[in-house]
Amino acid sequence: MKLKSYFSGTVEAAVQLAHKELGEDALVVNARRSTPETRHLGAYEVVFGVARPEAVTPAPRPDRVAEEVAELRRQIERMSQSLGAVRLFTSSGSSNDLELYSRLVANDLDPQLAQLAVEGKALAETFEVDAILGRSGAPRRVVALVGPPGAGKTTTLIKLAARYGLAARKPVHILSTDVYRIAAADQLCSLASILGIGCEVLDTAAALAQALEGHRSKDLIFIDTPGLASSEMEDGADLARFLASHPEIDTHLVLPASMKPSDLARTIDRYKFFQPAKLLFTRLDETDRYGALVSESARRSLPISFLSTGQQIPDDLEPATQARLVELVFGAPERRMGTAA
Ligand SMILES: Nc1nc2c(ncn2[C@@H]2O[C@H](COP(=O)(O)OP(=O)(O)OP(=O)(O)O)[C@@H](O)[C@H]2O)c(=O)[nH]1
Ligand SMILES: [Mg+2]
Repeated sequence: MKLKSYFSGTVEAAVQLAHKELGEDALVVNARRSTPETRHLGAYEVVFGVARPEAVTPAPRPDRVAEEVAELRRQIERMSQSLGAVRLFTSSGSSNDLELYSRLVANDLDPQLAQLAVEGKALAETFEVDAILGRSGAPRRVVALVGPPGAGKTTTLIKLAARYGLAARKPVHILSTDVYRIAAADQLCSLASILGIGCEVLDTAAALAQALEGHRSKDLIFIDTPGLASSEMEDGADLARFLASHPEIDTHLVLPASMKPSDLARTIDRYKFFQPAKLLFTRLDETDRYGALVSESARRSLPISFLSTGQQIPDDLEPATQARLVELVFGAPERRMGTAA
């Protein structure tokens, strides 16, 4: 708070003057008779306080406001769909339907998908999986992993390189663009060298382009990227442009399955400008609700590529299949309904 003194013949006159100069928000903090030294300035000294501009809560950024509005809309839609479905299943008198619907929604499945599943539509028809590395028709496989900090990009990348490069005896190479934390890239490259995989750290999109050109002969190239928090998305703009403008690059958005559904949706929105081709989920071992994985894949029309189920390299990784995901969403296998025929 900023303080300012006004001297005047009356307190009222000081208030009028202060409101004119400081605005109507100025508050009287203190009022007293002037001391002998200041009496020539006026009979009263009135001290006003005004909030400093920086003390005012900053206005939310427009993109943040748009995100929040979108999230509110999603929540309202979800709530009204849930209410509609509950009314429908209650009036149809089928407690089994209502029980199944409630379980699917409790497992974070989108209410609309839950309703379709209860009505007999195969959940597997609502989303896709694609566990083939690389873009179809591209001369070689170049795979980039992007996603929020700590999602499991680097760990998953090593798992993929070990399984689809080393084990399959394919020439594989790793390019790391994670120069934010040098130690992280160094760690990745030393692990790669233990495994006998080539690895380079690159600090610009131009250097990445050059490295991709230089490794034309490699059948399989993995690009690791830094985890960008929501306040750091600008820092990734060049890299995002580069990945999005190279159709040969197969970009997987790596997301923890343990994220709250609303955070998952927001994070996918945030990473839109990387134009990911697939969603890759990690930390399946840290949650027991898998509905949001399928819901987001269906809603965005983005196939799910791989599922990471723990920290073990390279074992805790599986190619996504519809059957596995449907089973996870339905929970108990005996209640497995709606799987593809
Ligand atoms: N429980 C569990 N832990 C995982 C899984 N995948 C990765 N982790 C752990 O999560 C931590 C972060 O993994 P990283 O691979 O470094 O994540 P990152 O996305 O590269 O992180 P940044 O580069 O910092 O953005 C490590 O301790 C991993 O062992 C998983 O599927 N399950
Ligand atoms: Mg990393």
